[in-house]
Amino acid sequence: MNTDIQSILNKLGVKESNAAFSTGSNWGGESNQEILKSFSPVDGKLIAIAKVAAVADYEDIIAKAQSAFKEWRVIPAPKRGEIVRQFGDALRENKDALGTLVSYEMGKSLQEGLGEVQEMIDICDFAVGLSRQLYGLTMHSERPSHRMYEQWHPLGIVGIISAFNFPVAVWSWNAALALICGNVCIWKPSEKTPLTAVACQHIISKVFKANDVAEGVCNLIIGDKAVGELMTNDGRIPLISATGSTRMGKAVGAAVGARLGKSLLELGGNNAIIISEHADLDMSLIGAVFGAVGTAGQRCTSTRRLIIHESVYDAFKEKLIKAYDQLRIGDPLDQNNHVGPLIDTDAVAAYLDSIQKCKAEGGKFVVEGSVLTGEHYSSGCYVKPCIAEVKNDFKIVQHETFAPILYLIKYKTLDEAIALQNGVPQGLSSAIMTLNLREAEQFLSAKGSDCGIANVNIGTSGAEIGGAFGGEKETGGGRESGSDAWRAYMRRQTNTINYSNTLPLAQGIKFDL
Ligand code: UN1
Repeated sequence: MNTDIQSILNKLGVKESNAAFSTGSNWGGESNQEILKSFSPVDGKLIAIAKVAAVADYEDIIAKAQSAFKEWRVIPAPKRGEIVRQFGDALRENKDALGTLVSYEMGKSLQEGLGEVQEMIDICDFAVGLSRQLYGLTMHSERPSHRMYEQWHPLGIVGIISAFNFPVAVWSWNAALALICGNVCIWKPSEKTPLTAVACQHIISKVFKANDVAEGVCNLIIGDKAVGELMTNDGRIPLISATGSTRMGKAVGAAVGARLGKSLLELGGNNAIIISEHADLDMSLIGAVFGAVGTAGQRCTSTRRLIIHESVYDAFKEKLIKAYDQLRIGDPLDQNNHVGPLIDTDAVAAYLDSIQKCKAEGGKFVVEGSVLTGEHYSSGCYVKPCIAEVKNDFKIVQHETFAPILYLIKYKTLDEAIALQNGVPQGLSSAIMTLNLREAEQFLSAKGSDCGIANVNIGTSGAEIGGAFGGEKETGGGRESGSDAWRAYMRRQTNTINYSNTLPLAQGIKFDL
């Protein structure tokens, strides 16, 4: 690793970090003692020491956010959009530096790190346009001289809990929309990637300062599970948007549900590509391999299962084995490499454990997995992407392992393939590779894929921000980023105005005094 991390941090304006940080103010959070260490999975080096927020810091941030909301909510939405536009421009200026930092702290390839920052830029552009399109419907009242319509108001504080695998983009999907809708945000990033979060906070802070926006519109809290629990149980945060494992999502959903708050959950996936007898196999290969090994299999949209028609099964398996043989694993900042490290050694242990479990259930590995050792792999986080032939109902196949383990399953009929694709607890992303229109349409129909995302001739990962992003079943049901996902960040109000000189009641009720 010869990237000069210090010069990148200088470029991003990151000098020191504290646990709690509001836009417009200096670093806060003096009361904390505990620290959090961020190690790069690329070379194992300690790259950041962040202080962990204490309850007093949390209360300070809540107070700042509550007071900022009073000002931010009355700024016209297009003016809020203008500030988000400037944030997008600041990201353009910092794309290389932030993308490199993402790659170094999280371990994804530089191309993917830059791609993640591009998603941030794109969602800002989307949000700017949306700031003039927060439309409500108007209805015809059943009463004479009455007007009825609905409008959308901001909720207040939006709590954003994000995961390590998209350490900056997922925050921005939530923040850009929440901000133009008139909300303020409190962001708790993953404990594994605090440095990229601090860098983002610096970038957005400068934009807010330049626009004289009230302190505390965007807030960052570095903390562990305890901070997450403070947020999920806090009635002062009407919406919690959480990305992460299904286990975490169940805890968040239960806590927020118990106080009748709103939650937007984007949780685990167990995504499959159906490779039909009518597939273009060369194209399918690219989709399958990128989906399975991209981000070292650590996207919630990663391809975990290939459901392959029996007539092309052997041929496609051979293609896969050859392609895996050519994969270059190593420093993700070196653009010659395809696959970087897993996030940490716990993830490596989970990878090994899943391989063991798969073998114990009868899985047959056609490309073996292993942990790489030697000079270039000193962090201990580099693993070999592997492929196993399995049955869909293996316990391990039903489970999302955040690692590059690809399962192969054979099918005979499309109905069977769709049943296999849907036959897991998760429901995020899915795809079919086929040049047959009937097959494609059946896959997309009501009796087809049960996932939030269903693609034809595209892999399962790499969704564009313009579509609503999220999934069904144990994926949590939330939708983020494009389409009308903005509605989750607002409250709907139905307004009826009577401009007659009588007071007729609805439903024909007579009430004379
Ligand atoms: C995630 O892994 O949590 O569709 C998000 C994709 C990316 C986002 C993934 N645009 O693969």
